[in-house]
Amino acid sequence: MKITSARVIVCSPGRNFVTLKIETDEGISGIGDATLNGRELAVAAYLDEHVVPALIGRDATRIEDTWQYFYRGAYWRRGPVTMCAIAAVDTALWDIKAKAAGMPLYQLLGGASRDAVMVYGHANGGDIAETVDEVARYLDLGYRAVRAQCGIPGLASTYGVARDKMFYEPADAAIATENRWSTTRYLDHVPKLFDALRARFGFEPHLLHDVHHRLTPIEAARLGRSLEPFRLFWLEDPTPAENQEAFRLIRRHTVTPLAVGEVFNTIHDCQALIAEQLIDYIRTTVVHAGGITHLRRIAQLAELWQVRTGSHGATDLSPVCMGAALHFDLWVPNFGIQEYMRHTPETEAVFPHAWRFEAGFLHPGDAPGHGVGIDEAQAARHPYRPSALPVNRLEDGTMWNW
Ligand code: CS2
Ligand code: MG
Repeated sequence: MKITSARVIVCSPGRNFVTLKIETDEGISGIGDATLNGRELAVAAYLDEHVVPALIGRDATRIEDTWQYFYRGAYWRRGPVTMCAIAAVDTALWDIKAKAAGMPLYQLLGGASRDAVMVYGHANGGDIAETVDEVARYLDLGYRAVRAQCGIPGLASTYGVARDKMFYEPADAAIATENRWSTTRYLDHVPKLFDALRARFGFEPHLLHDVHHRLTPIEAARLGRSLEPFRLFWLEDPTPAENQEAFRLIRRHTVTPLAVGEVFNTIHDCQALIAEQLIDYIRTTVVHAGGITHLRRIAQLAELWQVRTGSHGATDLSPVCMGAALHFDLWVPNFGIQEYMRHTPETEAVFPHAWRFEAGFLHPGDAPGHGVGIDEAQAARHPYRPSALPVNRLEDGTMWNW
């Protein structure tokens, strides 16, 4: 089966997405997500200039060899742009192989290890009362797990709190908007949020929180310890993880479970975190960590150390990534949870998919392949729009982590 064409489709149905479509001489095509929020055209250019020309004529069935070719052959290895491009190729080839086999992708990976995929939704509010009500709404929708983010008194904005309660798109301007941050205010406020949530809902619902890289290790240790009475499912990205050793300090001080990895793009970014059991969930994704082929390697390393998967699933990961992720999630033995931030109806019109939500779980469906398509006519109606993620400064103006 030879690759006859590979096209990069950039569209913006409410937000930018980059999709790679690979076609073969047997009339079977596959698609992969290549979306990197705020850097979409960098990946599109990498694909167009450095990947697509080398794809034409390759054997579409040789997924592993193609992965190795674009990883080892890049010379300048790793990094979000390169690994996003490789991920798109890999996902499209797995889609093709499963379609050629006439089976849903999860069957090709090894079959279902569970009945369905538990997901978590995003509740957010301007203050504690509104956030508690939003969590109630997600529980009423059937979610068993809900992430809670709320406004911090005295701060004009903070991560995860949006005007829209169902859809959250942080890339809100062509040039990064500037946010201000106060760790002191944040550390004082978050325990009050989870105290109120447990008082209202008890300990049945799984509650999660995303720190979004904003604390130093000792501050993260303090927050983890202060949240222990509220038994979080996980505390996410407590501190920037370029320095994996930083998590040794956090781990020494708290038993609150830790989740990291949505910004990682290879196994090397998390090898120490996993092997030293410094985290409990690895958040790497199909689109940002080299596709199914590499994500499987990360999950299998994690399994050795009883670390479970908890893949990122924000709206800036396209429905193509979500579809492929659900097949992965249904198969992977050490599954933890899947993030599920809903896409808008205009996005879903561009990317018809087989998955369905039921009582807090998603199932990928049993269509051959990963079960997600792209309506190119719909896509063409939504041209690319420059958009950047915000930046964050401390109250004295010091650049900080957004
Ligand atoms: C967040 C993301 O969903 C999450 O856990 O960290 O929303 C993240 O901010 C965006 O994906 C960035 O584009
Ligand atoms: Mg996050």
